[in-house]
Amino acid sequence: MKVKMTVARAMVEVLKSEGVEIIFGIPGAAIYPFYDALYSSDIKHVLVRTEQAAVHEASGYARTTGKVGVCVATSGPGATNLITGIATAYMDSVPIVAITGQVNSSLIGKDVFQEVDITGATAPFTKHNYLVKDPKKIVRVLKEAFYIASTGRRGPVLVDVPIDVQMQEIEFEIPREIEIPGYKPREKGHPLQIKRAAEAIEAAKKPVICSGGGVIASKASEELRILVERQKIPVISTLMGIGAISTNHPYYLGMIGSHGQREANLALRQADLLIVVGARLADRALGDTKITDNMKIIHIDIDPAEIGKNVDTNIPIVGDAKYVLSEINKRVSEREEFWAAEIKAQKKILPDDGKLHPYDVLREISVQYDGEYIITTDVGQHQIWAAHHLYIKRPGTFITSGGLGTMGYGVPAAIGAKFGKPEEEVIAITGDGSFQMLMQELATIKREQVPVKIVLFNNTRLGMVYELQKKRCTGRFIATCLDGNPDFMILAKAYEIEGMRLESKEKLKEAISAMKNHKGPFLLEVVTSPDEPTIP
Ligand SMILES: Cc1ncc(C[n+]2csc(CCOP(=O)(O)OP(=O)(O)O)c2C)c(N)n1
Repeated sequence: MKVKMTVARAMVEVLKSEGVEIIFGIPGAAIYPFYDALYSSDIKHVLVRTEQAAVHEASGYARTTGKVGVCVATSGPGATNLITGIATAYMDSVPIVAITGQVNSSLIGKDVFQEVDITGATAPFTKHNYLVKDPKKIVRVLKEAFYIASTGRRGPVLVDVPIDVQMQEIEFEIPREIEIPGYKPREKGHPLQIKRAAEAIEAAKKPVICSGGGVIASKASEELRILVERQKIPVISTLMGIGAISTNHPYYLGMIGSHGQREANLALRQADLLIVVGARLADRALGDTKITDNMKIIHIDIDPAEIGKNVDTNIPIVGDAKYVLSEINKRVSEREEFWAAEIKAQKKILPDDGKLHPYDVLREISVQYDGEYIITTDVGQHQIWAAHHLYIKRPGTFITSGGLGTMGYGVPAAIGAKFGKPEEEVIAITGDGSFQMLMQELATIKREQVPVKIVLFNNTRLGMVYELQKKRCTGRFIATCLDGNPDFMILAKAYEIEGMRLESKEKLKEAISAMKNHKGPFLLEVVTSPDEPTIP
């Protein structure tokens, strides 16, 4: 049945039909008709303090729920403020629909007030984007946007709607199914390649699996665990793949790469077969490990463009990780021995010198919560400490900006995650530099009473860069000292957020349990030495 309504109303109706329950954004003159239509809907709108936070919150929400995250901004500066968040979501394959208002369609291209070519600007890092000039197309475009964002290799899609288009009347009808000519994500891997892969696994003496974010996105953790246990294959992970298998699993060796764990990199160097699942193996993942000719590579990915991009592949398999791994599992037998036992046995014991180290804090959090949390992180040393030392028990509970390395991601992602999974404990791990990039979101936490926990490692430095300068620039430190940081406890108080400063090991247990037992939002500031290394 067709009903007459404005484009703005139709946009809200499509969102409802897609099951959207929450939107993050900031209004403005070029998007007010859409906001007006939102007024009488049940969709919750979270007013953020900068548009970048809106995308990151949508991203945290999407990554915890598996649904598409939605954010909205006005034209011009509102739209450009979304850019970093959109690129962040693109690099980490997070399904987002970003809606932006645009100036009047007759004025496009004339540099009028608050005009920017946002579709042009975001083209390289959106999965797809649209400028909707024909009001009749809005319904189809928005439906397509959700479909493209959430299928195949997921990612952000932007829909830019001029204000005059939002106000026009259309005959509204929701299309039932979406058919996009030329867009057919291939879910099933080629049977012959799957057979070859299974044979190569059986024949390998030292196989290694590298799990990436694709394992988590395709919910393939159980299939991964079965393969790993049946063939006793050590698992190494990219930053995005952490949690694909429990970090306490006997065959898990840790994260690889330039900021990875020794055991994981050792296993990679010794392997004769590398099975890459849902990872792109970019420079930081490989570090200085050279892939040699005598190492065979099986690469499984939903995105054909990833296979062979960074490493040459012997057995490429384009398909969904869950499907492909379960097919491989049908074809492999039990293996007797875990070849990497010796490597695992060499795991470094961290020193206890009585001082408070970041790993003590992260380990105490792991113990007291027993891995029952969702972790989000920012970017810097604290991100790597979290990746190495936190117990990540379940897939999808370690949320970090892996691809773009966007500082400021952690706190908004935690807010989005908490909206997505209110029953879970959500903890953001951040640094004093990263936190200050988007700390205005404390206002969103206060206004919406979002009970997230924030663990802030305060080393008065842009620690990761400071460490680099120490190593590479013979101590010529420039622009990495954060003297003049605010008093974070007073800051928390200003937002009526409970806080505690932790400075010594004696208070460690007490501080973590105070954070855990507090019902509302909580800021735990951990005073950290600037000379604490990323990898102890
Ligand atoms: C938006 C952005 N700007 C700059 C950088 C470069 N960068 C990477 S880590 C880092 C320092 C992070 O400092 P902090 O958040 O305090 O964490 P720490 O390393 O001290 O744990 C910087 C500046 C970045 N990743 N993102």
